[in-house]
Amino acid sequence: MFEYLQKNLDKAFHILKGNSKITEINIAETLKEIRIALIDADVHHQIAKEFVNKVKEKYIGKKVLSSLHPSQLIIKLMYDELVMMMGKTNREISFSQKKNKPTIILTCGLQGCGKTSFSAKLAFYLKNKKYKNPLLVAADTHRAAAVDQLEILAKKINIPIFKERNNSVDIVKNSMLYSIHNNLDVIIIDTAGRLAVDQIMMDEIQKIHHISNPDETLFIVDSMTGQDAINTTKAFYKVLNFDGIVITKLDGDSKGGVAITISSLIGKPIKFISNGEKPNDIELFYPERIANRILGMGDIVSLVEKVQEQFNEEKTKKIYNKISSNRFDFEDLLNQIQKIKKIGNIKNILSMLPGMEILLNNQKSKQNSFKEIESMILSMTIYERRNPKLLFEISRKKRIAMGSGRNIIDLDRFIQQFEKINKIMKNLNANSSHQQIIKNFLSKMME
Ligand SMILES: Nc1nc2c(ncn2[C@@H]2O[C@H](COP(=O)(O)OP(=O)(O)OP(=O)(O)O)[C@@H](O)[C@H]2O)c(=O)[nH]1
Ligand SMILES: [Mg+2]
Repeated sequence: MFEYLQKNLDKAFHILKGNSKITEINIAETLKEIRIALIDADVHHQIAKEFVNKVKEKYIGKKVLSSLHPSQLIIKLMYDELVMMMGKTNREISFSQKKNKPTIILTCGLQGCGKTSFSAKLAFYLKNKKYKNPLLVAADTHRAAAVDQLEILAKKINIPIFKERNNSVDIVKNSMLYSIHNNLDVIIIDTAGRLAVDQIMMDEIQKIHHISNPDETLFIVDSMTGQDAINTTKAFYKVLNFDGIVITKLDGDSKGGVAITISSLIGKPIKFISNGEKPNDIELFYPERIANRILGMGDIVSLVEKVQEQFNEEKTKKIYNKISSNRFDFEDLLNQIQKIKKIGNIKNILSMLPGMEILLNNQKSKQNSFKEIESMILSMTIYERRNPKLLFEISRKKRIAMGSGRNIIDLDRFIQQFEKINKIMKNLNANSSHQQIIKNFLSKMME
């Protein structure tokens, strides 16, 4: 799913990743590549243009304040825009709130878009995940084999089916009575496909809609049909006010553009996506998860969010002021370690802070080494933490080592490490602004 777009976007980000010196020119080049990648993935060119413009505006607004690497910032901004465009959050299916009235779900869409398969998948999903008792209703009377197809699928997943020789409107009417008599609480109506939005078929679906008064009308769209899918959805929406969209065949060669843009263009949420032919190839649509998949960099997005949370500009400035005036102490180190621990075990995370990797040299387990150091600092008095020089006194060392369950050798090694870190940070600080230092270290994560 979305591999095609993912690959092209990755190429676009590479322009920035490879450049230690980021210029306005390579930012512009990256944004252009992003636009091309979106258009290539079936996103309408006007939407792709607007999308990139929004990212660019926000980038310009944020870059001065940000201590992030430009490619990380752009990925994060793109992520936010994608989520927004895809409808922000997942919209649950609406169930009937009335007692003794089953939930009615009506499917509609063009021929071959995947209505029948989706009806079965949805029944399977509702039975297993929502503990419902669904009934599949065979209301496609136009295609000879349609009823058989639904019956075969229903049998496989052990779901009852309602079928009869009748017109589709009466079938639906009768299925409603049947469900009440048989204690079935969800009715999923599989309707006939249409080649295009033609009058006869539209009349029929409107009648079914009227008679069944569905809790949920879902328009099914084949993602492989690209821009056409958007046009037919628009045309269909003029005739039938559906509640949500289902995107199918996202497993094939689909480029994914439909899934990204349809919701904002039609003003209706995507509720499910389908990515295969098996009964459980169905997923609730979560814009955030899809954006993560598209960018292929879920880790970076959450990392950037966490880094922004833990290392905001003001706090970082404070710590660098302390370093430059020789006032970086054990308490500051403890603070930094605790922040890193909050961010988690992400590769190269340590390189965000100058000199921190020294703490980990010759240590078997990163987490343990942090724990050891933390316990040694926590065994110091606040006064000692703020005045590292006091730790030359042997009586203090003995007390701290004992309090932390370590020995004097461990403590001496840690004090040496601390001095080394301090030196490295001071050297870095002498040659560059604190902004630059953080940017450099953050950029290491992208390597
Ligand atoms: N790979 C893949 N195939 C799918 C998916 N959904 C449906 N199909 C296949 O697409 C074909 C058409 O699916 P149907 O469910 O019969 O479509 P329909 O909308 O009911 O078709 P009509 O009733 O003729 O309008 C079938 O061969 C399905 O197996 C999907 O998500 N991925
Ligand atoms: Mg069908």
